[in-house]
Amino acid sequence: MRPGRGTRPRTKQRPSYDDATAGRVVAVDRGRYRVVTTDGTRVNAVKARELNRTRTAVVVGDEVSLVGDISGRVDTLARMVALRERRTVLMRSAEDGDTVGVERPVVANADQLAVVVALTDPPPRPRMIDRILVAAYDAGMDPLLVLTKSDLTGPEELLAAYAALAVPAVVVGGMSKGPDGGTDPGADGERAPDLDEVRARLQDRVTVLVGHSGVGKSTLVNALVPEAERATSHVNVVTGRGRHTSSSAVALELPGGGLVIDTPGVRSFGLAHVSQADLLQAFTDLDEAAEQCPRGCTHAADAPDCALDAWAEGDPARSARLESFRRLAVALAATGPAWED
Ligand SMILES: Nc1nc2c(ncn2[C@@H]2O[C@H](COP(=O)(O)OP(=O)(O)O)[C@@H](O)[C@H]2O)c(=O)[nH]1
Ligand SMILES: [Mg+2]
Ligand SMILES: [Zn+2]
Repeated sequence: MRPGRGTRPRTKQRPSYDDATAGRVVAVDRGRYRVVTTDGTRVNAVKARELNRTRTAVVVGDEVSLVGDISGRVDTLARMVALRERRTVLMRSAEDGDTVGVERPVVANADQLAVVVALTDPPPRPRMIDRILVAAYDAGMDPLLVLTKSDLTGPEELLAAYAALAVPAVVVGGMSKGPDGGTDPGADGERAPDLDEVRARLQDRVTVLVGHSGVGKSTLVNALVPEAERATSHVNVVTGRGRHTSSSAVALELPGGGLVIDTPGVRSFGLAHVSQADLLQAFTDLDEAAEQCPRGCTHAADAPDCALDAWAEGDPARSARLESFRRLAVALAATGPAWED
């Protein structure tokens, strides 16, 4: 686990414990937090009263300060007294119940978001991919496409749809889960999957994997992190209270350096907290051109006198980029379960 810059906790709250130990939250389960300290010790922790009072959600990837028993021995609990400022935060808005629009953090401090998409089974859902990309842009994370199950069908069509966005993509396949839930790299003399490219993309980065259930996130994590199997089949989290299926994310250290964060499958991705202006900001070239737009321009394909049309005219690369932006803007505006196409 890489320590944060400097050793003094930079907290939103006043640091009240000079002797606190820094660590990173790697799993959360019903009020219990699994924290890896800077020296690599795995510690179970609970929120101290002062942190509870702020009602701040602590999520996987958060950098925290611990006091109390940080030995990591069975049946010990440390207290989490402070939360360091986040560099990035992946947010999701609730989409149902009386919490519609209420945003909550999902993962903190990731710098790369990998949208994991199965080329088939389940079939790709372009609108969901677009919405997750919007969330990545909004959070200031570098997007990456990870296309799985290439042994079942080819990636060409999907790659073409994202070419204009210049989102890097890696293709993996030929992985399957053995009967014990472990990763079985190909049966009966099949070639072992080539993970070099995806490894290179994840190396030394903090990457959160997001995608529909069944696309192969956990299988990929198990292949990348050999020791992960016990901990990740169906995102099982080992806490002080034993092993549970967690509804939250889990962070695992990559053998070559870096962290990969597996998340439970998402069926929808609430973006109520993201505006079109937020999205446009991620497209710096378009954002600049849009300064010439009439007041209140929606920048949509049918917007009168949108300066983006003039900007793109006669330039295939710009046109493709504008089309991609508009497609993401449409995906962003889509609400409700309709996008679960
Ligand atoms: N054919 C094929 N199946 C895969 C591949 N990767 C994963 N699977 C299968 O897809 C199913 C879902 O995988 P899982 O990792 O649990 O998906 P998750 O819900 O995204 O974590 C399992 O039955 C895997 O064996 C692959 O590359 N090729
Ligand atoms: Mg999974
Ligand atoms: Zn415009």
